[in-house]
Amino acid sequence: MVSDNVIHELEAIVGQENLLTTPEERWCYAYDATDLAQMPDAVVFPGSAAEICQIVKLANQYGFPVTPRGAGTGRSGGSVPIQGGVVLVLTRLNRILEISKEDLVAVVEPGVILGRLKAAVEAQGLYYPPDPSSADFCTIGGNVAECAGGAVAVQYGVTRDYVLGLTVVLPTGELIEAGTRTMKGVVGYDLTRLFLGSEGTLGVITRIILKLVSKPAARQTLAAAFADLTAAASAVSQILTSGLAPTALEFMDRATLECVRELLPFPLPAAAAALLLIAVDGQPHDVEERAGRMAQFCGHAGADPVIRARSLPEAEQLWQARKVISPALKKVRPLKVSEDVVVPIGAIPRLISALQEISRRRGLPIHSYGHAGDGNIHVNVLYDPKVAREREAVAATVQEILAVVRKLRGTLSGEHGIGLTKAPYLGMELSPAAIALQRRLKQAFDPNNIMNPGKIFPATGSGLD
Ligand code: LAC
Ligand code: ZN
Repeated sequence: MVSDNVIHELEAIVGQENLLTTPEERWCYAYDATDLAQMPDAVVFPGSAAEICQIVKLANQYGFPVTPRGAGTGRSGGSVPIQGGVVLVLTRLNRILEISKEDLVAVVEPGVILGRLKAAVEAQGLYYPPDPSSADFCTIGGNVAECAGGAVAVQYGVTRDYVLGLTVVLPTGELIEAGTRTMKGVVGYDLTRLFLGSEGTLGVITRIILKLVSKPAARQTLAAAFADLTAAASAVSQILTSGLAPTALEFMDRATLECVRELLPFPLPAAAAALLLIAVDGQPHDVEERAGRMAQFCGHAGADPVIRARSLPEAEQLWQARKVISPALKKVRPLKVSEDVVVPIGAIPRLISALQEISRRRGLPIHSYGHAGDGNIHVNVLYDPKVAREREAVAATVQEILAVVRKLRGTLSGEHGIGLTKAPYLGMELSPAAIALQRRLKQAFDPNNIMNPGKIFPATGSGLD
């Protein structure tokens, strides 16, 4: 697909040292955090927006796909170059251009590692809240392209709530600016929001203007163990309707807990069937009181024990255990389909009991954990690909789960995007007219379909589109 001629032209744009062509090197950029992979024909590391414009123009001229990529931590196959072509890695664009305490704004390039950005902002007494589990290695550009969420979204919202403006190389090669460097702005259509979560299909983000907030004065973390999942779900609902405004309200089921138990800073009873992890931000005296009342709610709902983190390292250890859940589930089965469905918060208990029933009936382990505070539950269907019965049961199980979610008036994806893994199911949520409009938008941006093709929209003829 990518001729020698194109390789030479790419080399002339980025330089030999920023171009990978051997199979061994290209393979490193074939996959993301799903189990999907596809070998690209070439990998480039552009050093500027101008170089990206040139590469994209070349793609239109020769008709090869371009797949933008940050750190490859995505969970729906968004950066897997499914049709081959060129993977465009944005990690060289990694400057923090500005952190303005006066304006509460940061201007950054897409390849900045989120954890580095958060630390730089916090060093100035400010806070950039979104905190997906991959914060230590994902890039801010990937966060914007996928509209990443994370645990503190309950209080602070998701990536989209912090992006004021973007600079983007369009799929046709022009560089545009969308949005503003101000807190408000309604000039023209809201293109910034359109790019948020567009999964690299509408352009390459080259600069991001972020809104910052003040760093919370204090944070309390507590953990509550429950003997059954329903009691935990009822505590979640009481806390959310109590007006106590949790910052994070995470849960994990028994099997999930087993995978990370030894990473927790304190022992838990063997009978624990669910764990809630709660964070509360605010002024020191205020967080004390709110955390205390939340602990009481948990106790009344049957939690035993309810433990408050006594120190920052202990709280850190708790959150670290939470962050490594996804890889830790490999202890149960080598592979998993990892969903990120969202249901209305009142429907969480019904979702949980439906999952337990589906798991029993279909004979597949289904483990759930995640952002109970906003109804965003990571439902993991685990299987061993070597066991035919398990392998063959996966697709129907996933589809049944998504159907339950839709019935509960939920959504297929809260933070990981559609990418490849959920594309066949798009029609379970969007009407044919809505999908047709979105396809027309894609076409208006990318008439030659060179920008991350094959994502979001179901392949025609899949039966579900
Ligand atoms: C998490 C990722 C899987 O919440 O979204 O851990
Ligand atoms: Zn998550």
